[in-house]
Amino acid sequence: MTEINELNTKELTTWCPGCGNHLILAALKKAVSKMNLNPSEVAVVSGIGCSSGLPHWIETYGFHSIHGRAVPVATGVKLANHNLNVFVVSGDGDGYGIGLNHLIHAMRRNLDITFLGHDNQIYGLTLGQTSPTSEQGAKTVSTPNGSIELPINPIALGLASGATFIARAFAGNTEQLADLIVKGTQHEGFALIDILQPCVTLNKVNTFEFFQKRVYDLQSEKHDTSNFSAAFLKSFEWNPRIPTGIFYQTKRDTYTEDLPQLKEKSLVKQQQELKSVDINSLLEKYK
Ligand SMILES: Cc1ncc(C[n+]2csc(CCOP(=O)(O)OP(=O)(O)O)c2C)c(N)n1
Ligand SMILES: [Mg+2]
Repeated sequence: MTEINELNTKELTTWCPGCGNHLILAALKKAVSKMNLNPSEVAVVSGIGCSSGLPHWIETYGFHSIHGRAVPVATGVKLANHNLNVFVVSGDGDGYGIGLNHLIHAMRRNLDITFLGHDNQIYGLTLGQTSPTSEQGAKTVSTPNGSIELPINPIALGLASGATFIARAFAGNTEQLADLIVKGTQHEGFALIDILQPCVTLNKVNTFEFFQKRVYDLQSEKHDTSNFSAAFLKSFEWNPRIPTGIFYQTKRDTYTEDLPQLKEKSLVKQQQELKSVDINSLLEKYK
């Protein structure tokens, strides 16, 4: 079994004490260890934000990319070597705002990756602006009189866009989160895991206590994860009870499965063989 401490890096995180991101990192390490994945079989790709610093603090392959572009980079990684377990780490601003179009297209393609949406309902790194998942009425530095916009609903969006594994977790319940990460990784297809992640410094409404009072586990109630309509209805439940767990799971061909170029072996393996092919005569032709 991969030991959790093998996944520790020497660097200290830059997150605030008490931030939900510490728990998500711990759950991810736990999940990788539970699945007994060698660190070289895992790639963690992030965008920009407090949450997106995460690849620095897990000893796997990592790519800290640019704002909103974690999904395209992860797509490239997965297409180059589809044997890797690819995780995207993205904040609510990064993934559900500036990078939202990429997320939607990856979901409709059923790209076989696991998306961890660190959803603190605020722009953390830039010190507290309203984000796409901030609640209507949220008072922040950018909406001092309260946000007038409806928030994005990541679960309903995932369902509408064709993701094949859709779940919500609460950072305060690391056991459940680690279990969902394992299930999402083992699922063949796009796994969207929206993670309620309290920002203890900038979001004084959606706190650990706020979620602790409201969250419940769909799997402890009679929720049928194969029922799309039931999942859609559940995705709109928020107050006073917030559902967590798997909303919906289904089977559909993945993007890499359907690409004939990748049927035999991964592109990196093909690339190694190509090294011995002389392309000079081909280049001559186009001179
Ligand atoms: C193209 C571009 N636009 C804006 C920014 C400024 N910026 C950096 S992080 C961020 C939002 C971070 O919020 P979120 O994705 O929710 O992550 P969190 O910090 O909350 O984890 C913004 C707007 C940027 N770095 N690049
Ligand atoms: Mg955020």
